[in-house]
Amino acid sequence: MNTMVYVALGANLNEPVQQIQDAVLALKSLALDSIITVSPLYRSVPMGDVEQPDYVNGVAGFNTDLSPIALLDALQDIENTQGRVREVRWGPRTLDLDILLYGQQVIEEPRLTIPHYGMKQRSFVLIPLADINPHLILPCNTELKSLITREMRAELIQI
Ligand code: PH2
Ligand code: MG
Ligand code: MG
Repeated sequence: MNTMVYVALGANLNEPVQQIQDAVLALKSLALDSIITVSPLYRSVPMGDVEQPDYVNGVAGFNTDLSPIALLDALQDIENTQGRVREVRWGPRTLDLDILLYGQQVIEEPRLTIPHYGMKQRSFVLIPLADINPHLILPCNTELKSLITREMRAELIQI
C-alpha cells in the first residue's frame, strides 16, 4: 500500500545545504516512481540550549510503500551514510531526517512517535510543510496553516 509521508530535513554541519541536497537524492530511492516534492530551504536559529551553528531546514513529501519502521530504518541509514554521529541530544548534526507524518496514522511505539512530537511548535517544520501542502489537515484534525503564527514566519530566512 502506498502512503504519503512527510520528512523533515535538517543539517548544520559540513556544508548543510549540500547535505540536504544529497539527502534528497537518497530519499528519491524510497519514493514511488522516484517522485518527491521538496520545499524551499530555510536558515533557522538552533532551537534548544546547545551552542551550535544555524540550521538549514526543509521538508520533503513522497509516496512510499515502506512500513513506518522500514522507513525509519531507511532514513537512519541515509543519516549514517552522510556521517551522522549520535552525540549530544539536540546537538549539531550533518543530517537529521525526521518522519513528520505517515498518511493520517497515529503511531506510538518505542522507536517511533508519529506525528512527530514537536512539529506543531516548530516554525522550521510547519512553514516548509505548508509550502508543499498548504491545505494539509493533521491527524488530530487541526489545519496545518492555523498553527503558523506571524512570529514563526519572522524566524526563518529562505535560502
Ligand atoms: N533540530 C534539533 C535541535 N534544534 N534547531 C533548528 N533550528 N532546526 C532543527 O532541525 C533542529 C534544531 C534536533 O533535532
Ligand atoms: Mg532525528
Ligand atoms: Mg530532529
